[in-house]
Amino acid sequence: MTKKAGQSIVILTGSGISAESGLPTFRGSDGLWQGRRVEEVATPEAFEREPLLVQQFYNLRRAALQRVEPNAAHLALAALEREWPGEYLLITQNVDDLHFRAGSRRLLSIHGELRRARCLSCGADTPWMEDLTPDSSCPRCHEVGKLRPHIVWFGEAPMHMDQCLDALSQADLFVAIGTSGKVYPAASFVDFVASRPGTRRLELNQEATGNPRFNEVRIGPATETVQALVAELLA
Ligand code: BV8
Repeated sequence: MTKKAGQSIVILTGSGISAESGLPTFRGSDGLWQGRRVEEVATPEAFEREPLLVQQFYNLRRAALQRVEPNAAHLALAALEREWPGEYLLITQNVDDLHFRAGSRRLLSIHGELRRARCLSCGADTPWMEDLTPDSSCPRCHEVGKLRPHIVWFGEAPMHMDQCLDALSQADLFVAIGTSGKVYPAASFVDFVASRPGTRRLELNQEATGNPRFNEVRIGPATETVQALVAELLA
């Protein structure tokens, strides 16, 4: 597929696209944080049981964002969004802000964002850069100690699913970048696209997931494979 108007592209990214910016992936660090499985920390039950530990998990990751930059893969996707003549949507599982800082705007963060907080009292989610503590007050309703990370935990419904499924139902090209395809429902997006004949499903990964629904796999670091793909598409 080269630069043809009318062709629709949907991209799905996972933590592998941010690895070369210095942010650890989930399973690369064998999915542990301080000896705990991420799946156990990133849950509403964990927040209920040990709020300070869960806040700390996100405070450390939010603070780390100030020390990292978008990499060439993030920047190449932002260029593709600007130059592509057809429909384009970037869906990310990542909660870092690197796609946004690279310039991506047609972007859906389906698992939430580290740099936003959600108020359990008024429900508003607002930009939040520093640590969340029991003394933090909601910028909207000013309630104290009612803020949680604006993150989708395991067992919670991902965000923007209607928009995702609508875009996936019209995609001619679906590209999964830097994701192990272990977390649902994002892992099933490729199946959804594959259910329509004639679609192209491309996996860019450091190591292949072996998912047969992809009809093309390119192995390598995202900074290389994404730049090469974008150059091909915009040729
Ligand atoms: C839902 C925010 C229903 C948190 C995240 C059994 C029990 C309970 C639940 C389930 C279950 N079975 C299935 C489920 C559902 C569950 C799930 O899928 N669990 C998994 C573990 C089996 N899913 C959910 O709970 C979802 N919600 O189902 O809700 C519902 C519906 C309606 C109403 C109510 C409820 C919610 C899932 C979202 C969880 N939150 N993130 C946080 O970040 O702290 S998920 C989190 O983990 C990330 O966001 C990301 O999505 C995922 C990690 O995956 P990847 O991004 O793929 O990262 P990973 O490390 O795995 O892979 C990195 C890849 O990059 C590798 O392939 C590697 O090779 C590659 N790579 C590395 N370096 C590079 C590279 N590639 C290229 N270049 C490089 N340099």
